[in-house]
Amino acid sequence: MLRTFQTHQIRDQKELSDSLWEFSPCQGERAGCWRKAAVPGCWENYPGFEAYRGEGMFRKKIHAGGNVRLEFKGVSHTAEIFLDGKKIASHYNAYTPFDVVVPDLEQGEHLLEVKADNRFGPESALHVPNDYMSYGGISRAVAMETVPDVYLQWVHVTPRRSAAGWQAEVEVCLKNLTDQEQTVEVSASLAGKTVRWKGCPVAAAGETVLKETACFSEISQWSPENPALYSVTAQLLKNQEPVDDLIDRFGFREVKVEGKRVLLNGREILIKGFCRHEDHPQFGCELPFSAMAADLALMRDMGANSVRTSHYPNDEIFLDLCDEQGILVWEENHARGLELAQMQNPNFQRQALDCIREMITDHYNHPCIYIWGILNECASETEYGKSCYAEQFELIRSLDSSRPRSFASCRFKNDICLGLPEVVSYNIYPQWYNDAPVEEYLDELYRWIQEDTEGSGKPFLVTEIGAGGIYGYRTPAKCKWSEEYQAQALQKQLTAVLNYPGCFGVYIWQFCDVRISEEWFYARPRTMNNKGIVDEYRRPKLACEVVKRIFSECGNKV
Ligand code: ADA
Repeated sequence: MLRTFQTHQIRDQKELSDSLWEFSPCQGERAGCWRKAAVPGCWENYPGFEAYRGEGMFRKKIHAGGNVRLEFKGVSHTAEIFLDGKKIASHYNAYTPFDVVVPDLEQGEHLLEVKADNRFGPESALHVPNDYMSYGGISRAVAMETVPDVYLQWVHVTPRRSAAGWQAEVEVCLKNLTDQEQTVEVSASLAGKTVRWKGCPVAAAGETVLKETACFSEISQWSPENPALYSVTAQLLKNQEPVDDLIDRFGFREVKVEGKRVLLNGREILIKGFCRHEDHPQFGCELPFSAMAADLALMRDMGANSVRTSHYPNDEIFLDLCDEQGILVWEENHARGLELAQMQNPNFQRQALDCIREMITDHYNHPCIYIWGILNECASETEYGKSCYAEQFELIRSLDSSRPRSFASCRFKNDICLGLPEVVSYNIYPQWYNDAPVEEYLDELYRWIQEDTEGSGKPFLVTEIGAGGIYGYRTPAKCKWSEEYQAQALQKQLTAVLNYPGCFGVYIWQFCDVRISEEWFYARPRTMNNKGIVDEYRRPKLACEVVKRIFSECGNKV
């Protein structure tokens, strides 16, 4: 499944996933032994490959011809793509999409091969042994399309709200595959209006972005209570006939920071959210549609109105579901807990910037995304770290000026980056990693931010609180790792944070228990992160009822 709705009516598009490919590992005794394997999928789910770290080759015969565009929504974590034995693309990072166009391919049968690599090493600055699992495989959908010589690459819609009503800025990106300048005609239809561009030159082998603003009167605003979605259909015309199209969805909604408040369509928001990894014992990081929908249903049932896609951009199908159900999303680029030395890896900044670029270009239109995050718990207490944060925030601003930005800090009073984003966010663990009373802990931090930092006067959000609880471990001693302890800690943490006047919400760490890299075994019983409110099979722990009660009791500003 590519998306929850159809993205083309004219362009010929075929899904190559949701089918069996052939797979063989590239290392070890089984190299060259081909077996059938479901794509998308993680090889950790194939018998005998549960802990395989290495390269794996996937292959499939395709029937294609013309300008063939292949889009990979996610290959974990490093990909090399071959067509008829010739390398045509490579990409790093499991969690962002990439595409390649093979111009003028001879019509007929061709061999498509995808080599995935999930090994750790210096080339990989973001996928490192960590408190979540870096799986291997083609972990998200694959599409094959035929495109004309000049084709539509993306369409972005930016809704803007003013006293006079709603406007939307429409941008359409065109790509020219030929080595001659081409002149084209383009239209974009949205919410009953059509914008047209005539005689637009697109440079030889280049790209052009067209921009126009339209005004709207009778529209429905997107909000959590009324997640009204609109389609935008871009068309490329030749002799007035459409030869290519791109359909996406957007919502009329505005996110604004005003003093210490974050406003959605002028109304203050209160975040009651979960951090969620894409992880499931049966599927690895490749959750099928029904499993994603079930996760959202569980979170909503507990009273949540928001999800943080910790710690990477998510499968777009999940964002589609959030758009449709009015769930607010904090989406972030890929990084967790990288110390200064790891940020100094010569590949780090480029890989993190690429991740931002791909995330925003692809997910721009989702109304559910109300904020962009970067670099969870990285070295924001260092000058070098600060320069990386600054450059990444600047890139976000250049790609999207409509959403606020933030990062989740754990550097307590040593953070020097709070002046950079619009929203100040902290991961705090009183009652787990320390025994301080939650309110005192929060108060000390909040006062320091207000009195001594450039974060003063900005909205403040708790991006993680939580405690470990092993499913089924119950004891009257209520000791750490028991379900009782976890429930009690959550009760104290949520009550204090949600009643703290300076704070506009909380994300619980975390929705479900997840598998981790084995290197982290010493700090994580079962080689799992056990801070889920439900376990890895989504069975509720005692904390579930606590979360549900507190989330439903606390004000429903949004
Ligand atoms: C950090 C981190 C999470 C997770 C959590 C924990 O705050 O951001 O990814 O590792 O700690 O479980 O300790």
